Amino acid sequence: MRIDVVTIFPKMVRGPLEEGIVGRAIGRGLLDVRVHDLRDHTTDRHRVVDDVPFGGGPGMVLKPEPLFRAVDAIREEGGAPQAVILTSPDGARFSHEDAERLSRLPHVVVLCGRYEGVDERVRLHLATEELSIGDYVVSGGELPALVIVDAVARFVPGVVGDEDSVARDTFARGLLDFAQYTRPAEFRGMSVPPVLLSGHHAEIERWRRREALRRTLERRPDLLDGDRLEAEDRRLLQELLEQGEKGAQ
Ligand code: JEW
Repeated sequence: MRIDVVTIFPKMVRGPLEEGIVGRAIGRGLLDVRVHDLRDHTTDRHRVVDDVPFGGGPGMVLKPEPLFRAVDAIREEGGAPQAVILTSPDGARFSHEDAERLSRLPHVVVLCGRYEGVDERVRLHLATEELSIGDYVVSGGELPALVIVDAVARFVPGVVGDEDSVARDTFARGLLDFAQYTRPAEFRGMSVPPVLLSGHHAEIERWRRREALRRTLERRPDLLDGDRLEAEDRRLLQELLEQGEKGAQ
């Protein structure tokens, strides 16, 4: 899969892409990520990418020409992308499903906004979709672009070493994770739940499922709405709810 990222801060984007799972995927040729400096696509001596808003008001707006020219250059070199994503606080909330869908496309472009935003003609005639990473303010589109690239890359076959773990993550998405422990079994008076040391795999599995349900009930009850639970989970959840009524925890 090829991903082109267009930004005024190429170093901010390149650095994180060199590390970890994404860095390894690029090194192994599973992923081709190219980061473009928007200023390389300006035509004036001062490489200006922004301008004041028509109609007045505070802040600056990203000019349309450099963004259109950057995507033209990408098309000339790498062919037509199947998606041109504009990161934007006004976009649809980026989801697990978006990540999976985008990972099936051979070529995606991500445009990083900055300042107060981008000229509306970019949204209307260049971007094919507009995505936000959530309801909080960040300073520009670079971190959102990195979040999108990372989440998409994980769905590209071979990127995550253990394909089973990708399937498991997808499957278990309805619930939060159970608690994890590693050695030592006792640390500063804090011990590991004995069941995990018991070697009794069926009991460990039941404990973990129960823990996942308990944590989800406590922290993200919204995830338990709807009818996605299996019979065994419903029974465990019912038990947890009854315990809760008796005032445990
Ligand atoms: C995102 C691109 C470009 C935020 C999230 N936040 C914010 C915000 C900005 C400018 C005007 C109004 C609100 C900052 N900003 C961006 C923010 C994407 C830009 C400028 C963004 N996802 N994507 N949560």
